[in-house]
Amino acid sequence: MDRSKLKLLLLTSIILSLALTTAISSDECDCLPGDANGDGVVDVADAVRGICWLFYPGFFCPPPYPYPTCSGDANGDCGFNVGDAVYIIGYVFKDGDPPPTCDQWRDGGGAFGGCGEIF
Ligand SMILES: [Ca+2]
Ligand SMILES: [Ca+2]
Repeated sequence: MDRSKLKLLLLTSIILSLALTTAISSDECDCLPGDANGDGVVDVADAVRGICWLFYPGFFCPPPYPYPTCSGDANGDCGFNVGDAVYIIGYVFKDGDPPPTCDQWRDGGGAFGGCGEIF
């Protein structure tokens, strides 16, 4: 391998390791509580996905994405169960309270106590 290729390889590895370190250490809160299907919106499809996973977990009913608990936890009680689907239905059809923001879910705020690390 000649010197220029070696330099390019070294530079590429440095850039990749910096990018990876930045991504891992980022404090950005990127979970949308209640968005069980990970499409960026909390709607009835998330309630359906949650119910599907709770009762028929498997290939056709995968867990909330990308975070199995935070992404499914619409009511901010740090767990994922049927109550979250009910909460979403109330939010969508009955003008109920919205799910917590990511920061509220993680750190607490408003009516939410905070669940700590996103999982
Ligand atoms: Ca969604
Ligand atoms: Ca919940």
